[in-house]
Amino acid sequence: MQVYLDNNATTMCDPQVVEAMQPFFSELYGNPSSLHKFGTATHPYLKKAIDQVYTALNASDDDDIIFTSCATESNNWVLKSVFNDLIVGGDKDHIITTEVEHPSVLSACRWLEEQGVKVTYLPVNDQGIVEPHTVKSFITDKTALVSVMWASNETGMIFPIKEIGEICKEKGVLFHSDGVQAVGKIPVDLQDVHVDFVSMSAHKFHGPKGIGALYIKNSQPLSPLLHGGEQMGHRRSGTLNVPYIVGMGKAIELATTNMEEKMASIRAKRDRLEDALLELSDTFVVGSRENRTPNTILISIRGVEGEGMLWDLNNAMIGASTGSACASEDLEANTVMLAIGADNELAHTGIRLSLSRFTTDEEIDYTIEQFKKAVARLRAISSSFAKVQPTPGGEAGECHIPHHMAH
Ligand code: C6P
Repeated sequence: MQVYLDNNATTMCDPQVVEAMQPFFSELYGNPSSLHKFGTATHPYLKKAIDQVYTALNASDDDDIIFTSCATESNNWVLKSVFNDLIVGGDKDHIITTEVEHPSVLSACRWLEEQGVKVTYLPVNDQGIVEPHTVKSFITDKTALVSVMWASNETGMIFPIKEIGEICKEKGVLFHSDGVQAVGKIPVDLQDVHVDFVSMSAHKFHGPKGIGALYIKNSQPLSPLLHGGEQMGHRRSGTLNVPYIVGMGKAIELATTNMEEKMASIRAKRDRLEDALLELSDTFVVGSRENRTPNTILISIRGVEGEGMLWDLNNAMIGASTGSACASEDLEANTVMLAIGADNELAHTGIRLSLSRFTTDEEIDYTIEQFKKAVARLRAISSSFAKVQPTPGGEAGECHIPHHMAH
């Protein structure tokens, strides 16, 4: 058996999505900007895809949803263009974000700091989320933008976006949310929540890689990141990627149709897996289940290095991760766990398991069995190692675990 439990890194493209995309590679391949029939033949399909995205997010006709290559591009676009428009071209000098954003936000913010922007990286609470009053307390009349993720890719924790949106509206500050891990996983209603910009990526909800979008409330001005042709009303130049736009439309429609039912089924499997893994001694899951995306578990196993665990799981054909896929090549501690207050040793033990609607009960059974086997093997190795190499200042495997992480 092989089990894929890294759906926060990327998902399998749904076969129905692949089928919907197929004609646009070698039959309906015209450039939508061309005036001849080859080009215009694509228009109804593009319109349908755009409608599917608007419907899924309950966006208003006054809003813009602009296709990009991925959420990394969408995040960079907002941060760099707000810098250009309100900081270089205005009297603001400050951006607020959190310590636990994806690297596509954090690295862009660090670059902005090099350009002289003041960036506040808000701390998170013991549940791994930022509290609305914390955001409020850091907003000044120089603040150009608040950027807070909708849900964490590492922990699955859902941030109080509605409350933060209200604060930003009241203070007259632009609000961006990285919605990558929320769109297609939990309801995202853009007429219910006040948010100026939302980034998303299709491959997180069983669409193709290489296509994302940026939602822009009320089609408000935001200088383009890519200059060039007239595509997307001059907002994002480059020939429209018709097959991928069609695929994103189909994928978001599939993900959000009967969403509650789909999510209840994923949640039931996730909870069963989590309950079984918590039977192991000294295991901890970050964040309350109720406020987490229904597919995600970030679990720590005292005395078991995350990388060792991944190795054993991989040998059993189970794909998991220690955290964000784009930070998986270093052996650093999990930065989100450090931000929550875990000590360095504990922050090396995090394993992220993320399910999808394609995860089966048999796969969960197999994962529970293999996970327990791996923990027993790795703990046996570390205890025999500890006999010859006592940890200075304490017993081997001993580490400080913040009480709030225990469940
Ligand atoms: N997170 C993960 O393993 P792209 O790569 O541009 O499609 O998406 C970037 C991105 C932005 N924001 C969040 C919250 C994300 O989770 C991701 C992608 C993957 O967690 C790969 S690093």
